[in-house]
Amino acid sequence: MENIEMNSNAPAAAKEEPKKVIFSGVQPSGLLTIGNYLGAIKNWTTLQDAYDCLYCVVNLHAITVRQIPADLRRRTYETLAIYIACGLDPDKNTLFVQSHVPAHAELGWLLDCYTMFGELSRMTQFKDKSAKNADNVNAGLFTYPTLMAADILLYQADLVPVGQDQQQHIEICRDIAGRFNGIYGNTFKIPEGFMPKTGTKIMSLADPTKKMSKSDSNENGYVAILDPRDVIIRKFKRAVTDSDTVVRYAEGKDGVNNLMNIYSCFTGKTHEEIEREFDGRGYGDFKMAVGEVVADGLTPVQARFNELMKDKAYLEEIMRRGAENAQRRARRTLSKVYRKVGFVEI
Ligand code: ATP
Ligand code: LTN
Repeated sequence: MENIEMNSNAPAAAKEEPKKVIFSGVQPSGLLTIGNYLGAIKNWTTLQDAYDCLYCVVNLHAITVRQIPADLRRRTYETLAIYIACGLDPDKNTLFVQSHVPAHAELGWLLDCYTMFGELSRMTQFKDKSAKNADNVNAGLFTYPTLMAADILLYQADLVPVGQDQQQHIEICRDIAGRFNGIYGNTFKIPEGFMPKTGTKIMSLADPTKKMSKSDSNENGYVAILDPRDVIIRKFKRAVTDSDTVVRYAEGKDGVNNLMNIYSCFTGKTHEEIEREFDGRGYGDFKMAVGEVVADGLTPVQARFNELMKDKAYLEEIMRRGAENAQRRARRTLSKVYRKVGFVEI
């Protein structure tokens, strides 16, 4: 996959040319973590002026793992509120909820018929999640990448900003689109992954060889965007490191490397600057400092979030506006696809 490196001053789209389209989403399957923040949402905010961006709360994807209905409903509002609290402007971006746009499920089914069993079987997320949910290895979990391809292809997205773990899903999306275009002529734009320079893979604090994940059963593994200050500090204090004592970025020091990455994302400091800053100081000091910068960085996000959650009507208005806009755009692609495959239009 050709990945473009993002930087904070993303290039402005050339004059006269329509803006490039960006699509991405997060599942409302738990409390969003600093992994979601650094790997995805924080970077989305740097793109909102130069690109035509659609950001979705992907609740259809979330039910591939069993959810408690009341939690799913609440988290849908929360995820949207977090998007806005992190700095996504609802007037500049199309913010919407996946289940409000039926074309996602419709194109998802259609693309299932152009996706091979073998290629879905190779997806590492499917293998990981089926191992984790052995009692519920459902067909949706298996075809998850096809629905994700539908999300992206419906809007003819040029770029998809995601963390490293989604690279394989972008790849299969490109393969499916290419296959469909090969049979029916040019129908879908072939999208590209769009990875940030840093923060693409934040690891678990409890097991730094594993990705930090909001659905981790061990709460000490992740820091949620909404965790209170004392919880954030406590989780960093407990973070797994190693028996060495030097704050240094090196192979085999997964825990320390991860903390350095997090510290770097929140302060803008390089690894060398961090090594110098903590020269001669122990891990205790370092962990405390990481906890503090993360808590400080999240304070304004949490304040804005709390305000937004008090105003459900406002959030519903954003959902409605987003859904209308997304529906109109998605229908255009879906009609084209239906015509191409030979569905009768009435
Ligand atoms: P779940 O645990 O429910 O599978 P998740 O925490 O892995 O969820 P997703 O909703 O699957 O999060 O991912 C949303 C976005 O956040 C994706 O772009 C993904 O690449 C990014 N992301 C998730 N976890 C991390 C992480 N640990 N580091 C960097 N980016 C991440
Ligand atoms: N699969 C992604 C969430 C997701 C997504 C998308 C991301 C669903 N549809 C479309 C980008 C584009 C995940 O698990 N992180």
